[in-house]
Amino acid sequence: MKINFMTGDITKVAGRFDVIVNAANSTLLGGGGVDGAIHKAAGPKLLEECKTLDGCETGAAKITRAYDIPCKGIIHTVGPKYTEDPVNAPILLFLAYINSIDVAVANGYRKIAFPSISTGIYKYPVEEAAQIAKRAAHFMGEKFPDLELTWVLFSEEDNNTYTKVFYS
Ligand code: AR6
Repeated sequence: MKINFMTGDITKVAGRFDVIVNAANSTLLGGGGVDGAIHKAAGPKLLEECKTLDGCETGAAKITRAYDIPCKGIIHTVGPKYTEDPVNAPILLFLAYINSIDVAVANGYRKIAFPSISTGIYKYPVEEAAQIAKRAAHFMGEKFPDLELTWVLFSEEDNNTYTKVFYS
């Protein structure tokens, strides 16, 4: 398994990956943050397809086409709202990563780009979220050794935190 980190806008580098992961909400009907950026870049047909999916539970993942974003698909997952239930947040974030990877692999995709799920509007502390991401990456890497996972972090600071957590 390969794991990489970079700083940037996930919609701008999507062409380097098979799929990008969206940190969505349970309606799957769009929102702010990375979700807003992905819908804007993909164009209105993405929302039309999302409307057919009947939402998504926290920790689950669903795939759509990528439309105007130059990758093969978009995996929409829903991370936990940290302050709503900090006790169950770690397992729900772990499931969001696991299920996103599972859906990607089930569709034949191995090169996956993630944002920092739940650490924006959903307020998950970045270092703790990176610990969960690391555990999920290693867990899935055991099952699928040919995975190539890249975290596209929106700030240099988040990139430093993820890099430190993964390599410590
Ligand atoms: N590329 C990469 N990362 C980004 C981008 C981008 N273009 N834009 C923001 N980020 P958030 P959440 C970072 O809030 O916490 C939406 O309204 C951002 O800086 O996007 O899971 C959904 O509809 C942060 O580090 O997702 C939900 O309602 C990370 O992406 C809710 O927000 C995640 O922040 C989900 O909240």
